[in-house]
Amino acid sequence: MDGYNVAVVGATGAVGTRMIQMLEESKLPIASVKYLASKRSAGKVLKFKGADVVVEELVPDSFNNINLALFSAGGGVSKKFAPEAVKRGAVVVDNTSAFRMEEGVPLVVPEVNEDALYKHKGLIANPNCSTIQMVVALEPLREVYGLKKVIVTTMQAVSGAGNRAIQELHDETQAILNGEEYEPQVLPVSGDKKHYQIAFNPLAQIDVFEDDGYSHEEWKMIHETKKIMADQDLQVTATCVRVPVAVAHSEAVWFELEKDGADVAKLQSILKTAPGVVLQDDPKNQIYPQAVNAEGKKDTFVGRIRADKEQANSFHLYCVSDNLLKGAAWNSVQIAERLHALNLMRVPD
Ligand code: NAP
Ligand code: 3JM
Repeated sequence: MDGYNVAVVGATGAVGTRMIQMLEESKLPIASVKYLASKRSAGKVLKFKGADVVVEELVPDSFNNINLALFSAGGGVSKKFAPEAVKRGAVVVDNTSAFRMEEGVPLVVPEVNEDALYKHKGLIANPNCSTIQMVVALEPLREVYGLKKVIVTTMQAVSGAGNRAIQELHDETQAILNGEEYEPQVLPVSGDKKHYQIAFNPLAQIDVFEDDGYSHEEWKMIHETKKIMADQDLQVTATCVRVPVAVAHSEAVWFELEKDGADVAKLQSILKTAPGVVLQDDPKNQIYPQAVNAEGKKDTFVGRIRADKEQANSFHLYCVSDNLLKGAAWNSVQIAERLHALNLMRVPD
């Protein structure tokens, strides 16, 4: 085989355009690419390694002769079309929440649970962006000391809600600075009843609210973390906040370790060499992770590691990562690279 025939579903989107970029940079052998989107974007021309690629309307037969399909066009599109892709022999890496919690569907962050790939049945789920960077930062510490409890507060960039949300932040900020009126139409959740100002105004709502008062994003962080770490007893809770930042999520994470013996220096030393992590933790020299420095990078930046003053074996850290790269496009392409390396890029019989 010369390489894989790769389809990108949602190729025109905030995540899809980064998927294309990650595929361009990847060592994955690629024979051809196909860009799929809705009827609205059919005919639009995008690039792959300098060559023109015409965007096609997504239909079930789009997946004939495709080996790998990266999905990022919303949960509804994945529910309808991902099974069609698998049926036609394509391995699917799905960026939406459609199949993440399904039994038998691996939910994978390669630095944490690559082994889960061995059990795939054609579809692998990519976790939520805010979950991914947190587990990348915590897993190396968990491996040494065990992990009992996690309390996270997120500060999430608007690009997690797609291209229209990025546009809304820009237009609304400009309007307010110009002293003009602006009617929000996208954030906090495009399909919800009310829309609120995001410019200069953090919003404690990401995705819709559940009956228990948690937002669905918070629900995702709790349940996805337990599944990825294969520990249903792990105590996790989250508060998810949308902030007026275009790209890169920041998270304040409090965690309690199971074993005694950790201190800040030991945790720093573990994270210094951890895969996918860049330690930026030097408060005396004002070194700590920042969203503007994480944009465009594949790593998770970790700093501000402090011991809880009141509770044993408990610490704080602060982590930042590009939500569209490690949080979405890079994690998906990384999964594809690992499937290739492990000889798993096929739909099992
Ligand atoms: P976006 O910028 O709004 O882009 C949406 C993409 O989906 C566009 O390419 C759009 O094509 C396509 N699309 C929409 N409806 C479609 C349909 N009926 N058939 C085919 N294509 C359709 O959104 P985004 O930020 O890229 O996010 C896309 C999806 O990725 C999200 O809905 C979410 O499920 C997932 N996501 C996951 C993470 C994560 O944490 N892992 C993060 C962000 C997003 P057109 O150009 O034709 O409209
Ligand atoms: C991030 O189905 C949709 O409308 C997409 C909603 C969405 C999701 C999701 O649930 O797949 C927007 C942004 C995510 C995600 O990664 O969970």
